[in-house]
Amino acid sequence: LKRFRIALTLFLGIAWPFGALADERTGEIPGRSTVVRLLEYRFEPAQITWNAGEETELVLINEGTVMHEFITEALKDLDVDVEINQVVTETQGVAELEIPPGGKAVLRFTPKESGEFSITCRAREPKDHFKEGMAGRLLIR
Ligand SMILES: [Cu+2]
Repeated sequence: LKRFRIALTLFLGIAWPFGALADERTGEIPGRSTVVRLLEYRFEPAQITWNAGEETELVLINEGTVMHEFITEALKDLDVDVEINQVVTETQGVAELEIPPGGKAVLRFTPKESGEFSITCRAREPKDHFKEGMAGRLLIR
């Protein structure tokens, strides 16, 4: 696969049709997959645990009515495949994803080092999501 580097933040604004989510809205995908729903104003679940060295898939679904963000330091030094609308981009380091209502992104990567990280949403419309409690914790063990 072709590799390329994105030095800072991979910023993705996605226009995603609501209908495309039909099969993904319920339940966990079996295996090493974590589904995180973004809502006003929380992540569900807000606590995520991954294993260092294990191939991991993260599915982010915005089930809210406004734009949400997924911001973390946990992925910034990793090779990450980002799949949006069936297009896969292989990149190094993901710091922030911006996902519109009804939008979905799938990230695949292998965590390397253990640590504890925050996840936050810094969107401010219609109010400050972080202040409303839109934050969580990501543990890599
Ligand atoms: Cu938000």
